[in-house]
Amino acid sequence: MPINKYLQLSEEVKTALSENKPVVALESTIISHGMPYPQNYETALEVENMVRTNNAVPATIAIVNGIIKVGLEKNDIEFLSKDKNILKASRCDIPVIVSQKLSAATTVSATMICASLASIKIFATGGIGGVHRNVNQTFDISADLTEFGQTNIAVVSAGVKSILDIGLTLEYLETLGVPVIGYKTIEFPAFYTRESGFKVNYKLDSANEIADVIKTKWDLGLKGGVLIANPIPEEFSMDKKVIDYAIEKALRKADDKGIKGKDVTPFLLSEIKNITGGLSLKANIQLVLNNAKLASEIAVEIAK
Ligand code: PSU
Ligand code: MN
Repeated sequence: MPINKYLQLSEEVKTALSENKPVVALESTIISHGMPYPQNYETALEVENMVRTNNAVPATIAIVNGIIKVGLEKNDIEFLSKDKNILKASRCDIPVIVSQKLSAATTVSATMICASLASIKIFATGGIGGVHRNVNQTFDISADLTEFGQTNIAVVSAGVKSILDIGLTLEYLETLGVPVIGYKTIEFPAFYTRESGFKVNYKLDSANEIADVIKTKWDLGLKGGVLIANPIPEEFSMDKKVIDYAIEKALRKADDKGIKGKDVTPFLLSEIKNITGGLSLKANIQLVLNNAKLASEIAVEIAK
């Protein structure tokens, strides 16, 4: 199979997949462009542990010297955490990064593609990209969304941040035919907070029922992803006023500095972290762990 030329599965992931054991894909943009060192490194390892504790095998994904790695070694994770020249790969970047033998962290869209090439069914992240607030001027819609319309993988996220237009993001997912399921909630969560003011169409209360939706979608030949919205645990959720203030301030600064394209999201994340004095980072770490747990539970059900 020509795919093998580009893809390298870790032994652990290869064995798990061949034995039809549960595997959870994890992205790496959150490591290289979403959190500072050393929290990014520590979190990446903790998230992998969380998956293992919940009876699944973690497959953190990145492109290292042109090789699409599914399942990383500790030294790869360290490299992605520390190196300042790691690129950020979405769908459009993959062919160049691979053929030029460059190294990149994978966004949600690229991770969905690479995980699906490896036949992984589920992926845990913090938050997905979406429709940006000033979309009518910028046309800035994350490639994560269009990926959901075409690649068969389920993604657990804590909703989307209000750096985005949450309402338009949900509209776009509906257009693309993506089921959005609230886990134990009818509210679509806003990453740092459990509420966004927007509803999901479906609330499901068990990993088993969610796994059933995922299987049914693909059994019916309906291609594309499923989004599982998992709110941040109450005890770690942020004060809405604090986070709204930080987001508004970060958005204004991005605008003043003329930040554009793929730099927008990493810039905003880093600004928000600085403005909240690290509070947002703490919340971010906890919600990723929480998502890894739920994704593992769903992976176990899918593998049954
Ligand atoms: N949103 C977050 N945290 C993140 C990202 C988005 O709350 O770390 C990252 C993800 O990797 C996502 C990417 O796929 O940013 C989206 O980038 P863009 O907006 O440039 O499409
Ligand atoms: Mn964008």
